[in-house]
Amino acid sequence: MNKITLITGATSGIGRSCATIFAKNGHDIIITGRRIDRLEEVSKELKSKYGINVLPLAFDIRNNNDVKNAISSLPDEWNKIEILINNAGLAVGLNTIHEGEIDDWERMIDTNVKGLLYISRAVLPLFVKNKKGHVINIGSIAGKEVYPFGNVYCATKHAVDAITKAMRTELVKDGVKVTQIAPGAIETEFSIVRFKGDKEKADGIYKGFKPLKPEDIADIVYYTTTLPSHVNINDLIVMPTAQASSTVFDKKA
Ligand code: NDP
Ligand code: 8X3
Repeated sequence: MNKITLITGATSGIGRSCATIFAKNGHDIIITGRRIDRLEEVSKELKSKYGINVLPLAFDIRNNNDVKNAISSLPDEWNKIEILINNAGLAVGLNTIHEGEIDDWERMIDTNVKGLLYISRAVLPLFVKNKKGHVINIGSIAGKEVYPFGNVYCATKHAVDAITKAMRTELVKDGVKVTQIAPGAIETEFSIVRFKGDKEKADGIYKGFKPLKPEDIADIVYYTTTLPSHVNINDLIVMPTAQASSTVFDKKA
């Protein structure tokens, strides 16, 4: 069955893989991100491969006015969103708090916490009105544990963990499902962003073990949406087999 699915951060990584698997399974998708050229590329590819409809919406999720305008001006045929995948997010920098960059903190808090709240505030009323819907929040192992130098990123993902639980308690009476997927290390553009374009440092993160691929997470996200209406997956921690916790890896030289 075609369920209109909105995926934030679909220009790369997990979001892009989610766009692919939902399209492959016949869903019409709304894809968001800031890089309009990437949105257009993904849109063109998925429409021609899978014959579904794609609505690309370019906005910065940190800007509440842009988020509100994008959702409130959806054409009627796109207004019946049934699945919201809150995926857009990032880590910037890896530093102690006492030496941290304030601007990095603002970017993480504004994107991972406030951005997720802005889009949820705009879309969830549709779910409540229709008495159905499924929100999937992409958390992280960093929302379950804290690791040295991860401080503010970990705090934002702990916030996603708390927001997910809060959503579930509030939406249970409206028949809306709320799921969190909390992954360990996945090879995407995540580390390039964290290290501000330093590809060598970013590549170093994934050396010596097999990280998750974004498709691994997208498959699981999709699976959670295929369950019968009375079954919900609340929370899943998904790790590479070679990663036991935020800091314990089996890395070969
Ligand atoms: P990528 O960097 O590959 O993708 C991040 C996506 O988020 C991009 O599409 C980007 O789009 C979007 N995004 C970032 N900032 C904004 C913004 N201000 N406005 C709109 N969109 C934005 O990383 P991942 O796929 O790895 O990350 C996806 C999610 O998974 C994040 O929430 C991350 O915290 C989480 N995660 C990642 C893990 C990993 O190891 N990779 C592990 C656990 C969780 P654009 O730049 O076009 O705006
Ligand atoms: C991304 C995984 O371990 O770098 O959320 O925080 S980690």
